Amino acid sequence: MRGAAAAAPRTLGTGTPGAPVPAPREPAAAPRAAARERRTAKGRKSAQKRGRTTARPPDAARTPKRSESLRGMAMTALTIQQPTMDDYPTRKDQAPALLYRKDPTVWGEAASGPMDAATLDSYDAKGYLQFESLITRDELESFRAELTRLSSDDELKKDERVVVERASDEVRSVFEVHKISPVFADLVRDPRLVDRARQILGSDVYIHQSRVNYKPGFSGTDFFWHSDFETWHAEDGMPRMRAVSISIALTDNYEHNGSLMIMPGSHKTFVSCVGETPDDHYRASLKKQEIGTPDQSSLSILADQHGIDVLTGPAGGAVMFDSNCMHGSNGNITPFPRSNVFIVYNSVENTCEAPFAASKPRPYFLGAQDFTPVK
Ligand SMILES: O=C(O)CCC(=O)C(=O)O
Ligand SMILES: [Fe+2]
Repeated sequence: MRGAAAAAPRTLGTGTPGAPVPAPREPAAAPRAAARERRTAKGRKSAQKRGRTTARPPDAARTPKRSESLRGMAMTALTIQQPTMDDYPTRKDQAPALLYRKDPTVWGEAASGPMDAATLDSYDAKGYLQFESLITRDELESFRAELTRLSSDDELKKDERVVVERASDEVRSVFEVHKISPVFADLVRDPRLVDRARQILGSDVYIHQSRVNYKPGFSGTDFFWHSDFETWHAEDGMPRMRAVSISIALTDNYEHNGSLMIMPGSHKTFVSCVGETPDDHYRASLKKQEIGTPDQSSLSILADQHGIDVLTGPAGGAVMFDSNCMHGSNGNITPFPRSNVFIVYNSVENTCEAPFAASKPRPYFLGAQDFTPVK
């Protein structure tokens, strides 16, 4: 597959050239301060409504009681101890926002190979690369046999790493598939994948997550638009945009059987989403994600600006895409399954910490807590 020609994606509507598009903005310097200010303003307004011009006498006119001055000191200490600003705030505010990406997309060099400068430039601009053929025919046959074996294993269906479709008992996803299956264990260590991931991320890498998405014929349901990084940041504590996914097609991916769609260039904008993360959110979101998906106007702005590429291609082909690409896929009512294996590599310099917007991290099979580099 080395040097394989990139398959041309189809673009659905590239927007009106030159149409004004709101630019992303910097994250609010201190969202909490802004919220405090809004609350104070609200307090002032309601005091005015009640017929008072000020909520309480100006501070200068009062001598604080001892308890009040101690409270003041505690507040100061609290302010100083606040964590440093989150560059990618999400699920914290009342309104969505489009924010600038603060990280490079390509962290490594062309000189280290295997991809040349033009290929890296294209990845930098679009946020993804497509390979017409990444694995051999024999490998493809063995991966497909493994897919069938996994999805027909009734014992495995009881495993929490296996997610079934919401309206049928068919397997939707198998997570941590590289631990469940020896066949996929070999694949995730393969230099064809790992060398590329290392080059993009400019460091050693470890596996943050692996999964097969089956998208069965007739009943495979959609994946609504999202950025993977948004979830990994909010729920897994991934600090920076320094992860890459590689998806290998194990069946043909057509326009009509639910192929991956990406808004090319969208990875440079972070969409801050609305809605708090419920406890154990992953149980619902793996069947149908709602929290952590962008609002319709942010999606319309991005789609007008970037268009939508449909990443079709024959079985055995692959897509490498940045953690912050805006992507999703339609349901599959055709008889032809669309099954792809996804491996997510993260930089060993970007290991996960406490979640940025959830009460606790998701289980290890969704966000690895073992950061051992792939060798
Ligand atoms: O399988 C697909 O079409 C998309 C899946 C996806 O985006 C995800 O699992 O995060
Ligand atoms: Fe995704």
